[in-house]
Amino acid sequence: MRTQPNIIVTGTPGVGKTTHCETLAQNTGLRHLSINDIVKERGCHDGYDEDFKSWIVDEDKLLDSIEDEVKQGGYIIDWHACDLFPRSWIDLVVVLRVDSTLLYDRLKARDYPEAKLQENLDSEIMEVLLQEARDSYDEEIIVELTSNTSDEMESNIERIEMWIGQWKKNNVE
Ligand code: DAT
Repeated sequence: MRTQPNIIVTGTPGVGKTTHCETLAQNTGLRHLSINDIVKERGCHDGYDEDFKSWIVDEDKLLDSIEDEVKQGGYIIDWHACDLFPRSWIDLVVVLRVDSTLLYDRLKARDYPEAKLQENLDSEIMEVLLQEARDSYDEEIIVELTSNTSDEMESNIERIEMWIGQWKKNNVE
């Protein structure tokens, strides 16, 4: 039994996952688990895709590597996919969304190769990550939040903090 919840913050790259997770971790004491960093630091990959400028993730190795930590609870998992994590690990799935014009600017500022930029824009427009969440988890634990502005980010964070408080009331107290 977990005494702290596990939350996935997912969404297309550039949507604001890292920014949300860092603030949430600071405010709540839950730990920010950047899958990107873990893949790199713990070598959970089959090499680097030069064209796409991203690691080719070895999902089995990744899950083995984080299982003991995550099962204890209290993690905010930051990754642009959610279907790989066992349902039993996860208490809330936050899918962040952003307008495509804003996303274009954010990804352009990161110097993404054109093909990667276009694929991510298409993914956001086609709601790929939202659908992936819906295909992988119960509707009751999925929340879709927009991340266009700082004000929206603030209210998202407030809302997730309230949810964490409620989870603790329901499951621990
Ligand atoms: P991700 O981790 O999903 O790739 P990020 O947190 O690194 O995204 O954010 C990408 C950029 O966009 C970064 O410069 C911060 C900015 N940003 C993110 N969410 C925002 C929001 N709600 N309002 C304004 N800027 C935001």
